[in-house]
Amino acid sequence: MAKRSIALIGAPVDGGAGMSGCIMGPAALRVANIGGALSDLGFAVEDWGDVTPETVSLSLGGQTHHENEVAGFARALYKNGVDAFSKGMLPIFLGGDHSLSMGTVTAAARHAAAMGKTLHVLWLDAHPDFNRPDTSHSGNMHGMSAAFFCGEPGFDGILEQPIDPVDPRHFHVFGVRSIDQKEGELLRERGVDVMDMRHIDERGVASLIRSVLEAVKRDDAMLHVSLDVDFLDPACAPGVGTTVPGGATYREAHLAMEMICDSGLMTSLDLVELNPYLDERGKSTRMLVNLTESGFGRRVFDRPTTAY
Ligand code: 4U7
Ligand code: MN
Ligand code: MN
Ligand code: MN
Repeated sequence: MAKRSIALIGAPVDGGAGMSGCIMGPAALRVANIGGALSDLGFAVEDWGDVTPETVSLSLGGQTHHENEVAGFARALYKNGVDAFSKGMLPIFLGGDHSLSMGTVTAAARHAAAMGKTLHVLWLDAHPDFNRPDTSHSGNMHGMSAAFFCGEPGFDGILEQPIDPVDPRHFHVFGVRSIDQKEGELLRERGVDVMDMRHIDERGVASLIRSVLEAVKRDDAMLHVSLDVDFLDPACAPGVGTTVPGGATYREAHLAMEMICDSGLMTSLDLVELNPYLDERGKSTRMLVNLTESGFGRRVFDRPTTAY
């Protein structure tokens, strides 16, 4: 099978986060040579640069912060994403805070719908990001992106067009260890597939990731992977504003990416929440680049693997 060409799409948004610094994420990932790493693995890589946010004037009410910046980036990312998919490319979105998934996941869902397919989303994160403007305590939109693309109310006007909502049962949250109360109730009501850290401790990364990949395969669906730096334990990735103890270890995270790669099912990827200002000598940036390499074929030693 020919390798899909990769489009690197920069999204220096940080108004969705409570703390600034994610604006430097795309630059740090380029300094760490993410494009060269993917070329070395045999991919044709195009760097599309950073998107230009659109000018938006809207108010979501409540205490939601920076909705115009977030919506401006979401609209630009949606268009760039749809463009990349229609060219047959695999977009990797370089964040930027996690609000950017409002544009990237809706673009993937639009392309899936146009192809008569569904979309599954694998959310590697300490948080499910399933707050709505009316449930969020912080008002920070990086904690709301999944609620938006799953079609929850309260987000009118973020995109210009109606979205193709992701079925919450196809939203797989992996690695969570911080859920707000109302957010948790909503996850349960909607039937989101929540795999918290305790679940991972008991069942292991391999069996849980395999079950997600099998569901994607069964549905002949597209798969968007969204990797938040805080999925990782702060010991291996301190460069993020919302560290939570007890995260995925170095090997657990790599195993997940290696299995995703072997499945051949991933059709788009977000790398989000990297805050280089908080990092230690490039550690978290390098970790994200290394995980991306594992997601695109870097191996310790080649061996026959599980077929999907
Ligand atoms: B991230 C939080 F209250 N739930 O809504 C909120 F704990 O993209 C955190 O996953 C959101 O880093 C974290 O503000 C957003 C909080
Ligand atoms: Mn997140
Ligand atoms: Mn998070
Ligand atoms: Mn299904």
